Amino acid sequence: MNTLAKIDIGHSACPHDCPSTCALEVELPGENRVGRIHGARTNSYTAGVVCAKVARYADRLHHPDRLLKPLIRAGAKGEGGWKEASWEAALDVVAEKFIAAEEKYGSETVWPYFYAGTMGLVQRDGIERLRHAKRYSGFFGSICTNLAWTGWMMGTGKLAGPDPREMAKSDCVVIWGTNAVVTQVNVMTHAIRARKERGAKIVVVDIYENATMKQADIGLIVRPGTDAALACAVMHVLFREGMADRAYLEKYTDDPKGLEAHLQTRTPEWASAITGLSVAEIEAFARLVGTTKRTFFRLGYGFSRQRNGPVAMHAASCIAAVTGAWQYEGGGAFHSNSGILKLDMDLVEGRRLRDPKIRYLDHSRIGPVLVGRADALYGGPPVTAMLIQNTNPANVAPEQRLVRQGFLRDDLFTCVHEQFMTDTAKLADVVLPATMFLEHDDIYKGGGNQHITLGPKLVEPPEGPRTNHFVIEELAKRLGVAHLPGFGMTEREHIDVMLAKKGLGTFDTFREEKWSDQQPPFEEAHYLNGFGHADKKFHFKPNWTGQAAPNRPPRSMGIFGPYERLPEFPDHVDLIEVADEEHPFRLATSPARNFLNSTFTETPVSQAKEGRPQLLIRPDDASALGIEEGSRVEIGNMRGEVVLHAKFFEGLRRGVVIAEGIWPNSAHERGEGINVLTGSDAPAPYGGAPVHDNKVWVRPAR
Ligand SMILES: Nc1nc2c(c(=O)[nH]1)N[C@H]1C(S)=C(S)[C@@H](COP(=O)(O)OP(=O)(O)OC[C@H]3O[C@@H](n4cnc5c(=O)[nH]c(N)nc54)[C@H](O)[C@@H]3O)O[C@H]1N2
Ligand SMILES: Nc1nc2c(c(=O)[nH]1)N[C@H]1C(S)=C(S)[C@@H](COP(=O)(O)OP(=O)(O)OC[C@H]3O[C@@H](n4cnc5c(=O)[nH]c(N)nc54)[C@H](O)[C@@H]3O)O[C@H]1N2
Ligand code: SF4
Ligand SMILES: [Mo]
Repeated sequence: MNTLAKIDIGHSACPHDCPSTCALEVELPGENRVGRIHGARTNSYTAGVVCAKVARYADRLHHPDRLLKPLIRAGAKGEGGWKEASWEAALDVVAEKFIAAEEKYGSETVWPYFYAGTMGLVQRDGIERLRHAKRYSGFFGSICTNLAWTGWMMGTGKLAGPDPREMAKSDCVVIWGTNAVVTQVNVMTHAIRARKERGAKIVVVDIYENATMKQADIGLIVRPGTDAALACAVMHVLFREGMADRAYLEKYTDDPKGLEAHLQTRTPEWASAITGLSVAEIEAFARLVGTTKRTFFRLGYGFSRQRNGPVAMHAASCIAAVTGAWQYEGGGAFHSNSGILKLDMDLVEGRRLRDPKIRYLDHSRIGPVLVGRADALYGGPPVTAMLIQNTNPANVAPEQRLVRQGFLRDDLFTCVHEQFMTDTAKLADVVLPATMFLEHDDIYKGGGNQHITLGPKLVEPPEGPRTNHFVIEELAKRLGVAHLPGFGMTEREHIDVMLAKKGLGTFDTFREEKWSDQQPPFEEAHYLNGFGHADKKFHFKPNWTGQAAPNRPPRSMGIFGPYERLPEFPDHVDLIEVADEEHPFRLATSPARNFLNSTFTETPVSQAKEGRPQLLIRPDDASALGIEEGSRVEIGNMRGEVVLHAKFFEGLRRGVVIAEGIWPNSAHERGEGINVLTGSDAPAPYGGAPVHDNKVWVRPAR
């Protein structure tokens, strides 16, 4: 190879569903090939670092198994027989089926279903335009952020917080319920800088000794679903030992006296029995954050994926209000910046076309929806036609047995637009091949940082795959809505509109700038002018059912779950799947480093690095059950059972097991994946997917 030849570099953004939304530098060796991908060095959040799986994106983009031709099912559903078709013919079939379904049951029988396989605002959200234009069933997108955002909004009233780059200026970084090394590596860049430059301590709160905890100075391993108890005891110690900032509390919070009185009985001893931590560990953690003003609480999604997750998130965010850490540079709590990164989505989503009478269906409850449960259908017709883009529900959605049973219905027509033959595509009637991010234009924003970043088309796609935008536009023509506002525009024209409304120029000028830093001023980000609620206070007393959160279900869906059990003040509530005699273990399905949800399960390096589906189990728990290292184990509950291989792991509480990663269903014996075990009941008060909150039995597999 001629190493002297200059390789072109293209600029882009990582499109994946990851809080980091890295700014990318892409090697372009020519002939529509992609080389190594690097983090943009001049982007102050990305700071030159990307995860290994995206660095080797070429393996995915140039993968021999990419879908290249539209396919129409030949044979029974899920059997794997396909006929190749032209784009024209395949799109005609989809349109005919949608029209026929609508004639039989009305427009709400069609359910466009999508998620964040790409986070690009044009390619991801354009499907909403078709939905609204056609009055198809609404989509309440609850699977990922809902439990976390609900809890966060209760305290601060706004989905924003201190600049995440300020972590580098902290004296203590608390990484709570996020496996940042694995899921958003850039958090570590800034946290480690604080340690190197300031001697900051890094604390990790998780349920197992994951890759992030291995890098921490202090690791706190709590039992799943008990974080609120830890937070309460920490605050108890802060009040008891004079480390609460009373002047701050008086000025900025709703009811500090009420909180202090409530916490009287939430002692470290009380929390020790619930969390499994020792009293000494809890007190030491409280004293560290109580005496370190610049403590930055980086609160992740993971610990909210429990049925009491919103309570846990709210409780953790309260600690920064008791210490007054919000006042200091490098201090406060941060979860997401989604509330500062607003772009006008009116046209691309066709929001003005929305009919408020149309029902919404819950993303996470696709299983109950597809098997026709009345409560999941909200009084409307059965779902008999679907268009699916950017998501793989037959693998990632809870209560898989219902999902699969639903997709196999003969009276359901499913079109899946995909890059690979995923578990969902396998169950479709029509499969359309999709482009990848470097092959189309889009614009991105990332909740974990503060940038809006452009991702222009850098290479031509192979012959065959088309963009999400193309599919939506072509279906609109065939379904008679292409004349409506928002249709008939190119990707670039949509991006021009979004940028112009924000005063950020045009696609072409923004291409030069690459990204825009949207970080609000210090006073605003640190809530020094008041919090996001009408009374400007931080709320220790959440209004669980009255919050105007961005993720709140539409009013027509009501409030979910046993919301009357949500506590008045931060507290431990047993709204989780408590282990019982029949199900003595608690299972979490934590992320795998080399996969991103079900994405990258197709690339050989990721597969090789992950090995096979495994169950992390303590050797003492295993030997009590007669389970040997590396042996086949069956885990199960009232929803089903799955076989994995045991991997002995000491860094866990007794009675807790972890299955890392969402492996393809076919990677498991019997062809059923880990989500067979997760529940599709909607947690209180605004729903979500409690994928780390499962009671299970464990036994040697027969
Ligand atoms: N490599 C990789 N990166 C990813 C993903 C991936 O699958 N793999 N997924 C992407 C997506 S879609 C998202 S939303 C983000 C999510 O990223 P995170 O915010 O990191 O959330 P999770 O990945 O759900 O889980 C993080 C950690 O929470 C822990 N956890 C589970 N239950 C509890 C609990 O009750 N208490 C505490 N303290 N901890 C608990 C898990 O063990 C895990 O270590 O990551 C994104 N990035
Ligand atoms: N057990 C368990 N289940 C979970 C989780 C967990 O931690 N444990 N995490 C949950 C979370 S946080 C989330 S966000 C969900 C995520 O679940 P999904 O939304 O299904 O995300 P992925 O599995 O990454 O699948 C995205 C799909 O989109 C496709 N895709 C990517 N870009 C494009 C594009 O431009 N066009 C088209 N047409 N397709 C594209 C990819 O090929 C991929 O198959 O899973 C949830 N499920
Ligand atoms: S860390 Fe997240 S945003 Fe950055 S390259 Fe990896 S997946 Fe993409
Ligand atoms: Mo997610």
